[in-house]
Amino acid sequence: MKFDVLTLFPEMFDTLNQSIIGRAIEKDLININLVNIRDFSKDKHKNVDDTPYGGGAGMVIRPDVVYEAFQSVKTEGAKVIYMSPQGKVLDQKKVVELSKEKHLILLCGHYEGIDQRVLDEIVDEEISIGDYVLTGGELPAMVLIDSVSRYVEGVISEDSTSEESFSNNLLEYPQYTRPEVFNGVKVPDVLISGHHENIRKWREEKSLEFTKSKRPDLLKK
Ligand code: 4H6
Repeated sequence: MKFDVLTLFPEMFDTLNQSIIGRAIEKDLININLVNIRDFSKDKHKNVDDTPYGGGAGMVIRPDVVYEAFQSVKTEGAKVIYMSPQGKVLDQKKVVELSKEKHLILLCGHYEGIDQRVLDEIVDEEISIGDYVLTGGELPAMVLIDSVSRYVEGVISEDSTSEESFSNNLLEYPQYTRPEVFNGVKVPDVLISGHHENIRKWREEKSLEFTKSKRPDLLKK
């Protein structure tokens, strides 16, 4: 799977070279190409933003530089996603859907956002990671890349994605490891019993109990 990220701050994405996503990049299961929007400025000072027409605070990113950056990476089947607080909120269903795409182009806004004309021209979907405001679309783009990459074949074991939270609208059951007694608290006996059917039932009950108490809204879905 190919991700092109159009951003003014490509260095922010260095953290993706760690852990599971870092390994997926090394194994060529995913490819993340960072495109610095500033490289497409024709201005001698490499300016990419300007004051908003109509007045108001802050700066707006110019449509022409974003368009040139987009032209440099676009392919026939690519889906262009604008990371924005005004988008549809990302959920696990959307994550799975996006993992079936071959090529995603993620557009990260900064300052007061991007000139509406280029958005209308190139954006297929507007996605938010939740109802709060951030300084830029870079963290949301990383959240999207991380969550989507987990569903790319070979990135993590299939067991891990099939049973997890949200796939069935239930939270995960609690996990335990050694030591068997920690601060005087013992691991639940059933998990040590070796009785697989009882373990399955116990975990199912815990999933339901956790969902009822922590996220009752999920049970209404
Ligand atoms: C596009 C338009 C995404 C991107 C405006 C981005 C939250 C999310 C941004 C802005 C984002 C999210 C710039 C508007 C800062 C507010 C970047 N914030 N903003 N929830 N910010 O996914 O001022």
